[in-house]
This record gives sequence, structure tokens and C-alpha cells, in this order.
Amino acid sequence: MRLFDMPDSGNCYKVRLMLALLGRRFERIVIDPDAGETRTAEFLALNPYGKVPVLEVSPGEFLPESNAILCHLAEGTPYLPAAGMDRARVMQWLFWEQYSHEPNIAVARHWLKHLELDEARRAELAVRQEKGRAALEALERRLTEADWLAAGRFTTADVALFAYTHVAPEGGIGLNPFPAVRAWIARVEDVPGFVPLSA
Ligand SMILES: N[C@@H](CCC(=O)N[C@@H](CS)C(=O)NCC(=O)O)C(=O)O
Repeated sequence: MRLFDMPDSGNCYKVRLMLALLGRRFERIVIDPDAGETRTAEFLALNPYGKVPVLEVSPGEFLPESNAILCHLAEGTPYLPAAGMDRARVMQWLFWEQYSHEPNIAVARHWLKHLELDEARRAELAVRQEKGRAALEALERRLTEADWLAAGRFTTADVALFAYTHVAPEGGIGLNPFPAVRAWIARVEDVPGFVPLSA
């Protein structure tokens, strides 16, 4: 398999982490958006929306969207329940991550790490950080009552949410007010096969 990848992207890291957990070998192709590499005709043919990650799951079959890739890779493994409410709960957290968590925490992190902020962006950053904190409050409530997000075990949902939660401080969103989230981060880092974002 070939992964079209950006080293510092949490969405790409989700896929690298799942591949590592599954012990799957893959070729890493680093894409540089600043050089326009996500907007070339060749890349847009792989993902019409021009974003990484994209995984070539079999020759000529390209799958974008991090959480879709996670589900495809995890199918038939303990990381993705086969059916019923356990599977629905994993999906609940995956969809929530894309709507309420990633657009706030990942964007705040990206802006702080990689962009020069003008006044309008600074105001918008504060809004994203506030919404990011609200997302972490929701995670904290869930993880106060359970060790894992869904299905009573470590799943695709934990992989997806871990990616940007553990680097939230890089977006100016501290984790000190969230002890259950911090304990869960430590549990994820202890899962056999875990690899860090920087690997
Ligand atoms: N919903 C997508 C988001 C993908 C995304 O935003 N990718 C960013 C990196 S994290 C990207 O490709 N940025 C470069 C660009 O937009 O050109 C997913 O979960 O995979």
C-alpha cells in the first residue's frame, strides 16, 4: 500500500498509527501542500477534494478521508466491531471527531504552528480554541465513565480522537483541566504497536 502523507498532519498520523497497530507495511509518499502538490491534476484524480491522507489500498484504488481509511483498514479486526450498537458507537465518535473536534483543535494547531496570524485570524483562533475546549469537555465526560470511547475496548474511535487530542496544547488548548483525557492518552500510548506522531 502507498500512503500519500504529510508528516505533521494528525489526519495522516491516524492512518500511520492504524497501519502500525495492524503490522501492515506501506510506502510513504510525502506531499507538500505549500508547493501546490495537493492541487495538481494528478493528485486531484486521487482525491477530488485535494487533501491528504490518501491510501492506495490496492493498485489503482485510492481512498481519501482519514476516518474512512481507518474503517477500511480495521474491518474484520477487533479495532472495528462487526455490527450492532458497538459499531454504531464507533461511528458516533468518528463522525463527531470530524464535525466538532478536528475542525477546531486541528485548525487552531495548524494556524499557531504554521501561519502568520493577522487580527481577523487571531479572533477566529480564539473561537476555534473555545470550541476545541468544549470538545475536550465532552471527551472528558465520556472518559470519566469509561476507559475507551466505544465498545468497551480500544477501537478505531480511540485512534481517530487520539490524533489531535494529544497535540491540542500545540493549538493553545491545554490538557490540564482534563485528567480523564490525560489518563486515556497514557492508555493509548501503552497499546501494543503504538507509534508516535513523529515516527
Ligand atoms: N476530512 C479530511 C481532512 C483532510 C485534511 O484536512 N488534510 C489536510 C492535512 S491535515 C491537507 O491535506 N491539507 C493540505 C491542503 O489542503 O492542500 C480527513 O479526515 O482526511
